[in-house]
Amino acid sequence: MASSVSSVVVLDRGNNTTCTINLLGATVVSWRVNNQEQLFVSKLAVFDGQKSIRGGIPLVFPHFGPWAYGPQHGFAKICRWEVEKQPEPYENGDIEAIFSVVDTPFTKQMWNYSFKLVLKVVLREKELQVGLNVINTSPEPFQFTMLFHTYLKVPDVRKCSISGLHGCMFVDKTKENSIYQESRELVTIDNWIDNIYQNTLQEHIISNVVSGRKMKMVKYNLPDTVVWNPWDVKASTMSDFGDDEYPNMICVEAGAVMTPITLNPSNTYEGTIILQVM
Ligand code: TA6
Repeated sequence: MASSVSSVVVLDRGNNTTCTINLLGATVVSWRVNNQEQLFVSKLAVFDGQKSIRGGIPLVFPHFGPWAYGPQHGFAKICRWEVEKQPEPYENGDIEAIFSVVDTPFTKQMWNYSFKLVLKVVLREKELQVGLNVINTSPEPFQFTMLFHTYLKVPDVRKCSISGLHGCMFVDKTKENSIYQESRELVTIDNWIDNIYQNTLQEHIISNVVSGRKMKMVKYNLPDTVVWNPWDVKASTMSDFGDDEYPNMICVEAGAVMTPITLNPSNTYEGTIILQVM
């Protein structure tokens, strides 16, 4: 579906704290705290709707991973979303905006269900809250998996660590999907990593993000966490990712991916992440 979706919505809280959402996939493409960008977007990212934006917080729905019926990670991140509520300040200065998308012939040719997705973004002084409501508007139940494919910007991924994974079982996609148990209190990265951790702690602390600070990620109704860095080998296979960019990003992705969610007609499933600069 070719579309010139270049529209963006900017939430501006003042003090150079802003958040920018591209209506292509309702993708958060920038989150600046006191003018410091916290998210990674590849210098080669494309915005033509042919593929998802390589960076920020792409939304994975209705399927995480390779999909026989459509693009990997589903279609939500390549649909044009609408603005349901323009940026509006709360009394305390926090800014909220709401975006939505519903089924179309484009989505139904891949996944023959009616649905509505509602994305709420709240920009606080040092926090960004992103919540996705999945509403089943079909007459029958459907199953899905969902995930926030969050690309964090880091000075050097080799200096980062991720907490909250110790003891969790994980699928290692770099080793033919073999299953292991995480023995490390803090996961560090020194090569290609693509792990799907199951039933992780609700809170992750990622060290050495922008300005050497820490990032806290709190997740709600999202039991699993994917950790991904393509390293040089995989980076060179992606046309929308610079060969030299892998040291400056880490994907820590909160989702419900190991066990599909079954949603009955008229019901809603809400998954939310809160990112906090520490
Ligand atoms: O979330 C990790 C992952 O599933 C990796 O295997 C890699 O494929 C990455 O997503 C990016 O996928 P994409 O389809 O956006 O290129």
